[in-house]
Amino acid sequence: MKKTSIQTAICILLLFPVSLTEIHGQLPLIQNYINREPRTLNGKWHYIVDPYEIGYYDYRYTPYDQNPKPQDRAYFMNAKPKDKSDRVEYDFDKSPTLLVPRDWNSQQEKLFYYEGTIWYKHSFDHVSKQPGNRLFLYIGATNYRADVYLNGKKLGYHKGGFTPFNFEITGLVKEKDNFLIVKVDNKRKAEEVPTLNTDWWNYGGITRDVALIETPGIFIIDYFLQLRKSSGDNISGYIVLNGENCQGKTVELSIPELKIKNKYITDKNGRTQVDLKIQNLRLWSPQDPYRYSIIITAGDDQVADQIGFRTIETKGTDILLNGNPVFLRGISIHEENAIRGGRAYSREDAQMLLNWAHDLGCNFVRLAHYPHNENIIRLADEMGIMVWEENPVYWTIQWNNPETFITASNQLKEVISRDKNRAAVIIWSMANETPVSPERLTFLKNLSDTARSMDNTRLISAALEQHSIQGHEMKRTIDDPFAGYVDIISFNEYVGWYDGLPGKCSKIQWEINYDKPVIISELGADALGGMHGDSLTRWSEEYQEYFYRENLSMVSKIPQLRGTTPWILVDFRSPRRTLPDIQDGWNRKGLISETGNKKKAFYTLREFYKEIRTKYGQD
Ligand code: GCB
Repeated sequence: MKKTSIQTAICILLLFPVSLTEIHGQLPLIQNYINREPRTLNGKWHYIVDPYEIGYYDYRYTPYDQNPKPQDRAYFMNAKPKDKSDRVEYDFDKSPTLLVPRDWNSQQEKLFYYEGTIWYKHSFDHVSKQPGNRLFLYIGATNYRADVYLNGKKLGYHKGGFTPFNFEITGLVKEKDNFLIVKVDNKRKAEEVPTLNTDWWNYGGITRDVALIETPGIFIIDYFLQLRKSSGDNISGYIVLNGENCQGKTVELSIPELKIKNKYITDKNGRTQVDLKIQNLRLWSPQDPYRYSIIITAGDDQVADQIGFRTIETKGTDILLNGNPVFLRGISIHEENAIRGGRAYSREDAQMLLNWAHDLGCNFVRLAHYPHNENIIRLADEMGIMVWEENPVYWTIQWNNPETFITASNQLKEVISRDKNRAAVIIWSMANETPVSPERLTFLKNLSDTARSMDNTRLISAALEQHSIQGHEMKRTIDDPFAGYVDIISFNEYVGWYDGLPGKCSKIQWEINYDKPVIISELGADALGGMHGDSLTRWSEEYQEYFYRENLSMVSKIPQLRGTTPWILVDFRSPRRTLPDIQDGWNRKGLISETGNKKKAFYTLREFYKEIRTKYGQD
């Protein structure tokens, strides 16, 4: 059979999963950069707004960085006039500053709606801790495409607004006056992931931390330590070194509390398998989010981490956490601090969001619709809140475009790579509300194969759509071949909001013919905080409350129901939502308003979760 171009591209990708990122000039991701004494480059960076990209293209529209001798006109050269007659038409040092990390839209009123290129510049000095050490630049996230230049030399580029990337910069850094220039472009494009159309704000900028990481010549670039699937006592995984001649090196894994100090020898790829049998492990759970201190040592390099161990699996229609059935009392969250305005990025932002989720009675959060920052994942790990992470394959992307697949699978690989040691993460979600077609099935199937090949310890899902059974408007089902490939059937439904009035819920019957657990990944209705009316007045808190009562009672009748993540914790900005005096650019489906006030439905859901706790005997 003749292979389509996408099938061929996918085969290549599955065969060479790591080499992909090298196309962009990057290394595989450095695991746990936070615990490597990173030197932060956060702070004020000078910026130039460049809607025509004149700092990138010459007047024939050829990128300057494709020229071996780029002209001074290229912004990444950070040129200064050489004498009084010299003409240089930009000056970073006289340009204003933006904070990094943070989106640009919420920092400057004139950038609120801006979609396009902004150039960032940051200068730094650097004295190496020790001769022979290596140096890396780590960038937590930039939305959407970043082209990165150091001292006038291109390091590479990265696409995808929500995942980290790093470049080796050993030998490129001077002791004084280095200039790092990042061109960030958040233009939406049909072939990208996500694509042109979303229901959230397209915040641009360097939205997460930027840091330098110094390591010895050979260092621990990656490790994966979790319980083997279905085993409560078998820690398994791998440790990988990077550097010249990594074969035959000794790696020590120590877990002091368990009196473990094991030595391993690396293979020709600098890699070693880990396989430990341990009796009476204290397992991570929402009731006891216990994490063990672990220390990995290889030659002069050492990295410490805190890792929780737990199992997550399905059995028939049950989700089992450490072998016990669990109901996922969840809520969906966007990565936004509505009160301050802008993308959430800090530990404080994460604290605000997760404290609200905790107050709601949640043991689970769906971090929609893209990978959120590492602070919230680490805090969830500490607080004992289970996490659904999501790839930004949203609505209608170009299923037939091999480049689009590469972009989607890169983002998935990057988030799995970053968070694979966090016990809190229990579900990798492939996509949200994507229309059924053969091309889309191939695409999603290949994404889920990628996820499983990197990490078989977690569950795979996707937020699917529900349908009426033909000729029976009130009978609803999941009619989607991808449901056959996931571990959990999750779907979004808006009966009572986009689909009739809340009273319709009592008439709906669900026929879900899979022997798998079900999560309602979205249900929700808009309410303007503080607006009151009767339960049929659109936009009122009473309508939203009524909607929740009717919906929760309806979905409770689905026999396989094992979790809910209603839409959504807090009102969030969306350019699709224009109704004056009600929406004003906000999606109002939050249970909490953009000013932090809890709406009536917050308490309805909290009551429901209280009942679930009693029913499941959960704390
Ligand atoms: C959905 C989408 C979500 C939207 C939501 C809404 O189905 O998954 O991104 O924001 O509906 O409010 O319409």
